[in-house]
Amino acid sequence: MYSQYEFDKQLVKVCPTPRQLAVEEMEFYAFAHFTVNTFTDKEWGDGTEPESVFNPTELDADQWVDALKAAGIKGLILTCKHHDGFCLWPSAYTEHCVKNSPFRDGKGDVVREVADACAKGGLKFGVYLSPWDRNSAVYGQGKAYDDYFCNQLTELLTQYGEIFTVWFDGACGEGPNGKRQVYDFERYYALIRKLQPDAAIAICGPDIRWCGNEAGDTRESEWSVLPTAFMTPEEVAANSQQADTAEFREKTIDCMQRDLGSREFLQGAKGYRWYPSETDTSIRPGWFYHASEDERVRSAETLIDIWYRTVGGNSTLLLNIPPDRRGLFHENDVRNLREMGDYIRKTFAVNLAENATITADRDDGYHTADALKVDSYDDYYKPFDGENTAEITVKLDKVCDVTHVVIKEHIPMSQRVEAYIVEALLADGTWKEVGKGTTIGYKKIERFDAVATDTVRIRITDSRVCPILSFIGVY
Ligand code: FUL
Repeated sequence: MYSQYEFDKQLVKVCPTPRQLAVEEMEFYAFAHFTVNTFTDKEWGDGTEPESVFNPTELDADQWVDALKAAGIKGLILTCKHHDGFCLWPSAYTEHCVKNSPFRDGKGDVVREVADACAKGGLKFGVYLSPWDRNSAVYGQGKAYDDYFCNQLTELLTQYGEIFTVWFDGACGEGPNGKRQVYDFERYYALIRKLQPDAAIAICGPDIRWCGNEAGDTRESEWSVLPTAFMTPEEVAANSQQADTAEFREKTIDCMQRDLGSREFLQGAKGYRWYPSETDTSIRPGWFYHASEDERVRSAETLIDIWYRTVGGNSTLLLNIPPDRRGLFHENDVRNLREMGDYIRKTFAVNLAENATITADRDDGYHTADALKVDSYDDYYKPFDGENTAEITVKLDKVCDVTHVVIKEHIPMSQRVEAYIVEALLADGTWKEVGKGTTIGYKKIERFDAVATDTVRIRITDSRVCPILSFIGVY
């Protein structure tokens, strides 16, 4: 039987790969759901849509990129092929694609335009390629379809520059001949590793995990060290086969476990892996554009709340903004994205901790609390192994109205903190608790009503082996 300390030591050996770390450091990136559905007003096409329906007459990917950057978004994942099988690039392997559409007289390539606009605007670019294909005649025929799918993956991963993520949906319904395909995921993964070794494979893949719902719901304790047994591709597929209705989205909140990584939950696991959470949700009720939803775009306030709980709660945020029939982001979406970005930029413009004195009640003699001023993984704060509590004090140069504290763990050395409390010193000499929680992970944001203080204290009250932090910000 392991002691608690020995057990914790096993857990903190589990750390992110560079490709996982790269995605986590992006924090906030976007989806663009765009295909024939945009023109047929559907969420799922059935694969029989004529190519002629796809006709965005004012497509301007630079407009998308500008709107995304205004929100503070760092990358974009395009639905290059959704379940209907229509390809947004001129694939050599199917006629069901842009080359037979009126878009740019059949000479257009949406993937190219979006990838180029991202490169120009400094956004990373990722691809969504649906394994479920309701158009392909070879779907359901085993290797024949896997060959087709791998040929398409090869086109996307060799012709459009660097790809930061390949996003695999688990949906596995019937194809045009009524058959289902058993996806050869291992083969797809191997091909991605070969062609784009730095790309993270998300959702039905080993690098990034689905948070468990599409509503923007988050867990109080979001862990990145999980049992290896969790969420096989089959389990994900089982969850995604259901109709994508509002009721389904609500239900998925319950159908996925709330606790995926506490010490209790990990007892008895055969092995562990780093498997960080990504929260995918849409700015509108649907994933695709519907004019009827123009007045139902999530407000900046709602988006900011989701951002706080995801980016400030150890999950990345993947926000979908569906282009409209013109091939533009709708004005309402653009407005709310800008308001969201303006708020975040303003709120976190000045880090009061930069000119503060940061001290800790203990350190290991090498990794002092000074390191916490710089937001980078180059340096970190750490006490000795076995010291699983710590008290860090941020003494500001004057009394300020403080509303936010940001804490980041040094996740290259795993996720360790189990419990913490944030306090502010009041004028009467007493400490006021302004925040408390369990996990921290890559980033935790505590927000609270303004408190006038010149000293903020972070008490780590439980941690695996010892807490290792990379940054503290006070705003
Ligand atoms: C789901 C799909 O069925 C939806 O259409 C959407 O693409 C979403 C991101 O994943 O499983």
